[in-house]
Amino acid sequence: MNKTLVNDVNQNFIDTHKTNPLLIFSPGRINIIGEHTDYNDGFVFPAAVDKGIAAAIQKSANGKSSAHALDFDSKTEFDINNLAPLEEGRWENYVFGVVAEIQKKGLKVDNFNMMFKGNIPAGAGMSSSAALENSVVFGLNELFNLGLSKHDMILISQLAEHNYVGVKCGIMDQYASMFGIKDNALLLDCRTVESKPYKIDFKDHQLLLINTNVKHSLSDSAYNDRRSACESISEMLDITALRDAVESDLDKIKDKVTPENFQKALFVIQENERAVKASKAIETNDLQTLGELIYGSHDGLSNQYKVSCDELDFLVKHAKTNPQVLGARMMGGGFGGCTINLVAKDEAKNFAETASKAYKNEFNKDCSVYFVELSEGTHIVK
Ligand code: GAF
Repeated sequence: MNKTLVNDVNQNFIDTHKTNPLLIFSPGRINIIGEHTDYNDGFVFPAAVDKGIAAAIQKSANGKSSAHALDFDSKTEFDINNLAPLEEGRWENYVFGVVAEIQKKGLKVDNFNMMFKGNIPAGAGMSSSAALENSVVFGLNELFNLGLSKHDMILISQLAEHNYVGVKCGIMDQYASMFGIKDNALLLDCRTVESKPYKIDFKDHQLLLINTNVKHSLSDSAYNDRRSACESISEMLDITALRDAVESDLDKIKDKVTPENFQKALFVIQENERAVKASKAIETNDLQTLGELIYGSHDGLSNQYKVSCDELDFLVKHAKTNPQVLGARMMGGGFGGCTINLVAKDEAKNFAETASKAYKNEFNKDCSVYFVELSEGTHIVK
């Protein structure tokens, strides 16, 4: 959690609304491995981090509701009983969507004011959107005694994303942001929505993120297309989700699907296996194997699932030239955002510098390096 960020939001709220707000910190996440497996009922391995969204929220006494995104100095007043989604890409949809999904459950939300500010750039693939959704649902649950469990809350956040933002996401991001545990990653079974924590201490190695600072357009529609391809293949195989398939099952549908979609299904099955293998490698501190699985994940995401881009591929290729980097891959939905790297602690600074230089040289733009700590999930800040 970042105290300065929270203090800043608190002070802004008091200055504007002349009352003390409830303060919430809702983290973003990393994902060690298990990409595009969540909406296939599979395994993922995320962790909440010390970067995220600080939100201030309080009941409103003037019969109006408002939300203010301090990062973009953008403010909106709205009628809580008339919340239609705005056009794609608007930040308001995350807030409106959560309120609307709470109401759909028959729960009553009164007028409120909220302000928020974050320290993860949108598009970094670190789930600033889930962090924002979770901060809203968590705050409203407290303010209006809605009686929602954390599981209820993440499902509401996910529905807000489906119905108001337009991304048919899985549950990984909302789960990791809500349930994060300090110094732990969570092996999450996305079918049961239960996780097992793994204490992460790689001794003389660490995780390091490099943000390409790009987000290519069409990423949302490409995401939804892949989800529906997976669902239609599951239907053909007569299974609930690709989590239930093994590689040889795909022989049955080889002639019925395009070679591209065949590869996508194969990727999901293999990535799911990699996530489980990675948890075993972490248990035995077998970092060589973990690194190989991470490189394998990138290969599949780039060549089979086709959700990478030149910038991400370049950073992973560069990582491979450094023997002190055990694994590197794109993280999150893809088409931009960060790579996650497993690197020797002694080498981290040098690797970050050489990768940054090489990136600048290749693309004539800057990447950003993040050292993150694994942190607790969405919580009230006292
Ligand atoms: C995005 C989605 F929101 C997640 O649900 C997940 O599918 C991820 O992409 C890919 O693993 O972050």
